[in-house]
Amino acid sequence: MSKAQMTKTLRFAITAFCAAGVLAGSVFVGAAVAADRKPEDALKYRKGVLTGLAWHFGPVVAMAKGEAPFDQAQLTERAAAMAALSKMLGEGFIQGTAMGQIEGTKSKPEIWSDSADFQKKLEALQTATAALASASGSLAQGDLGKHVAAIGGSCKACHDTYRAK
Ligand code: ASC
Repeated sequence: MSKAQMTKTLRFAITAFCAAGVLAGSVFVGAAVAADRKPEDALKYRKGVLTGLAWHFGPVVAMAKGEAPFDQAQLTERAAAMAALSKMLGEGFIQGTAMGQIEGTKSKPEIWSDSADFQKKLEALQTATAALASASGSLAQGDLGKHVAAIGGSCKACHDTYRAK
C-alpha cells in the first residue's frame, strides 16, 4: 500500500468510526431526552417557534403590502426560516400541555382529542410555507400576496379552532 493509499484508508476508518459514534450517541441522547420532556418546556418551545414564525412573517407581509421594499434575498431567507419553523412546531404539542392542565396556554384540549384535524391544519401551514420557500428565489412582488394569504389563512384556521379567545 502506498503512503497516499494508507492515508486515505486511515481517513476513511476515522470518518466511519466517528459517524458510528455520532449515530449511536444521537440515538441514546434522543431516547433520553424524549423521556425527559417537561410540559412547561414544551410550552416555552412552541411559543418560541410561533414567535419565530411571526418574527419572519411580519416583514414578508410588509413586502407583500408594499409597506417595505421588496428584497428577494431577504424574502428567500425568511421563507426558508418559516418553512423550517413550521416543521418544528408540532413537536411542542406534547400530552398534558392543554389549557386547564398547565398555566400560561390558550391551547384547547381539542388539539389532542381531534389530533388528526390538528395535524391536517399544521400540514396546511407546512405546505404553504414550503410553497413560498420554493418559489421565493424567483417570485415577483406582485405574486407574494397569494402566498402571504395562504400562510396567514393557515395560521388563522388553526387559531380559530384550537386557540382559546
Ligand atoms: C401573524 C401572526 C398570527 C397570524 C394570524 C393570521 O403574523 O402572529 O397569529 O399571522 O394573524 O391570521
